[in-house]
Amino acid sequence: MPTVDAKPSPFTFELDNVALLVIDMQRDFLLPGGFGESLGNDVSQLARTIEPLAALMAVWRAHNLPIIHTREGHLPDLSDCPPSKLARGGIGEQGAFGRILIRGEYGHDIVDELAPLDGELVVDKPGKGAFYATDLSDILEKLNAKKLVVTGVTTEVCVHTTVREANDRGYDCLVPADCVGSYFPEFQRVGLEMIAAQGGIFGWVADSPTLIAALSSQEQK
Ligand code: C5J
Repeated sequence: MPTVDAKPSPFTFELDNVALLVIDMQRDFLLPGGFGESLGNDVSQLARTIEPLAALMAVWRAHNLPIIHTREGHLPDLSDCPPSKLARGGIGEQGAFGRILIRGEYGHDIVDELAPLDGELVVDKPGKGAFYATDLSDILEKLNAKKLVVTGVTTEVCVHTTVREANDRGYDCLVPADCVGSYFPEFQRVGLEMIAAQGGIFGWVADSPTLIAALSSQEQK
């Protein structure tokens, strides 16, 4: 059983009960010129997650373990976008990479380096959390996943919301700190601290080399 040195305590999982969630590694959040940068954000704070995440995904794939990618976005007619979210601007407007956070647009899709492979699941979500208005619960049940490794962007928004949703549904979540990113270094630091505080109030935090080392010591499935 892989055991990962994590905060606040070692995180253990079995190879047949774990899944990797890759949250919203979309061009519009990560690429220079995209939606995120147009809001005045420093996208390099997110881009630094690509390399460690690609390495983690490679090991995950080598072990034939499930990877589930998510994308935040909306239908072209915006019928799944709450008026409150629309009113804050951006969504559906024309951006450098097509209509912002609209399914099917270039900017809505995942960065090339982390593109899903055939057979990997992609969950399109209208909200910040990956469970809200999606079939993620059913997918995880079919996979028999009880433990989740949650990666992606942004740490304090979609990653946090998803980890909280997962925790409330009975999943144990491990967050590799170098595989999640925030535009704001302070939010990154505090966001990670909040997860593991109070004895792991809603999860565990480690880094990806430690997770990879724990996995690599296991037989491949
Ligand atoms: C945001 C996300 N920040 N994926 N989305 O709007 O975190």
